[in-house]
Order: sequence, then structure tokens, then C-alpha cells
Amino acid sequence: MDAMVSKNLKIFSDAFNKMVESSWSDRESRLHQAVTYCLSGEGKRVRALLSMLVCESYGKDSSVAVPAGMAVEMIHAYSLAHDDLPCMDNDDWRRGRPSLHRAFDEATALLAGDAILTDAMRVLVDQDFNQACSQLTDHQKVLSLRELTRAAGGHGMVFGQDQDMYWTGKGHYSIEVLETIHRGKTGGLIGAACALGAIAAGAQESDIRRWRDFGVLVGLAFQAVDDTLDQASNTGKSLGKDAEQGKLTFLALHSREQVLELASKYTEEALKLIPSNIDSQSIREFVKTLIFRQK
Ligand code: GRG
Repeated sequence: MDAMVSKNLKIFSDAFNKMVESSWSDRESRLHQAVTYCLSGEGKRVRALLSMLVCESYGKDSSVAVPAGMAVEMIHAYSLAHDDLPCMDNDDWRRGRPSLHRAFDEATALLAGDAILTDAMRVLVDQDFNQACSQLTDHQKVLSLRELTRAAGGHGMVFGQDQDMYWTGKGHYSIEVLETIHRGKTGGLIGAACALGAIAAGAQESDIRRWRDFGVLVGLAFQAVDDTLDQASNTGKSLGKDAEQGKLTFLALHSREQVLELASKYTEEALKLIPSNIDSQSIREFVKTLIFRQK
């Protein structure tokens, strides 16, 4: 792993674990135990790293983007927990251990997801809850909340999930339908992660827009590669679940080689959007490694 990436991963993990520990330390409460379980899973933290690397490309200290990383990782974690519920994908396994409703129960998993979603907004604005957000101005907080709620709500991730469920098992669909789903489900939040990193760096509006579009394309590439890993045994998820459920995936429309080619194409398109007057080498290298990941 690149030194810049591992440095940021350590900064993020230390701050995130501290926030989880201090905010949900009520060991008697089942809800708090479930929230802690969900947030302490072994995720790759790709979204947080993107926020921090974008911020750092402006020469700013990446710790300014830690609240952004926390918020996107929390929304991501809640979405995985709700996605695993029996009424959605019904998955028993996540991040190499029992999914949240299997470790607790369905009602607790639903409530823990609700709590994490709501508190994802709180980590950005409430310094009594998360000291790290005191580095952001009020304007940056409002911009971040707008970006995040647009990406995660009924016109973003939740819409993508709804479309995914609608099309699952239908057996006929096009690349356009697939892209609409994944722009919402995966691309939107990754786009927000990048935009929030730019907001934390104090970038101008045109740059924030570029980073959002960059992230959406990186998200499409990320999803395409994720689809090729459905049969891999080291992802921490159940094996072959997409194929079993008749999921709408890139692999259902193309060969594995074509899907990986498409992922490279999305990434190339994304790289063209990076503003030219900054030092973007680390983030460029990082998004390229995402195409070759094995989990
Ligand atoms: C339930 C509202 C709601 C939305 C769910 C994001 C999502 C929508 C469902 C999760 C399942 C899924 C396959 C999402 C696609 C995005 C994706 C590739 C998730 C896995 O992300 P990683 O690989 O996971 O970054 P880790 O565990 O490393 O954080």
C-alpha cells in the first residue's frame, strides 16, 4: 500500500475508533452494542480515504477531511446492514463475520442502521459528539450536509437500491438501467466522498463539482470490479450471491474481461476530470489500484 494511503488509513481509523468508542460506549444498551459492531467491521475504508486524498491534493492536512470520511463510512455501513436484512438481500455474512441482524436480531439491526444514518449527519456538525468537526466552518458544514443528503437519500442511494430491487430477477435490462442503478447505489456516495474532501479543503465550487463527477465514475468502476468478485472467496461476503438472486450486474451483460475493461474506461474518464492546478498523484495512484483489487 502506498505510504500516503497507509498514513491516512491510520489517521482515519484512530479517529473513527475513538469517536465510536466515546459516542457509543454504553455496554448495557443493545442498540449501542449493535452500532459499535456495525461500525467496527473490517471495511476497506475506501470512501474515507478518497475524502482525505482529495483534501490532501490541495496541500491541506488530511485530518480536516476526517469528519467527511466518518460521515460517508457511516452511511455506507448503514446501507450494508439494511441491504443484508431478510426483506432485501437476506445475507448472513458481511465483512468476514455474521451480518448485523444475524449477530443481533432484525429489529435491532434496523434501529442500529437508522441511528447510524442519522448520526452520520451529526458527526459533521456537532462537536460535542465529534470533536474533529470543529475544524470545519459553518458554511463547509452546510455544503457537506447538502452534498451527502443528495447522494444518500431518495434521489440517490435509496433510489438506486429501489431500482435494483425492482429489476432483480426480471432477466431483461440494458446497460443504461444498470448504470442508473449503480450511479445511485454506489456512484453517488463515492461522488459525495470526493466532493466532501474538496469542501473540507476549501476548494471552489467548480472543483467540488468536478470531484463529485470524478467520484461517480470511480464508483461505477468500483462496482464493475465488485461484480467480478461475486465468486471470489476473500471478500468477506457470501459467495455467488448475485448470480443466485438474479441480480442485475455488469457480469450479466458482459464477459469478465469486458467488465474489467469497462472499469478501466470509467477510471480513465474520471482521471480526466481532476483539476489541473493541484498535486493529484496519490489519488490518481489510489483509484488505479481499485481496479486491480481482489476483495
Ligand atoms: C439499503 C438504503 C439501502 C441501500 C443499500 C449500497 C447498497 C445500497 C447496498 C450494499 C450492497 C452493495 C453490493 C452495494 C454496492 C456498493 C459496494 C460495492 C459495496 C461494498 O463496498 P466495499 O467493498 O465494502 O467498499 P467494505 O466492506 O470494504 O466497506
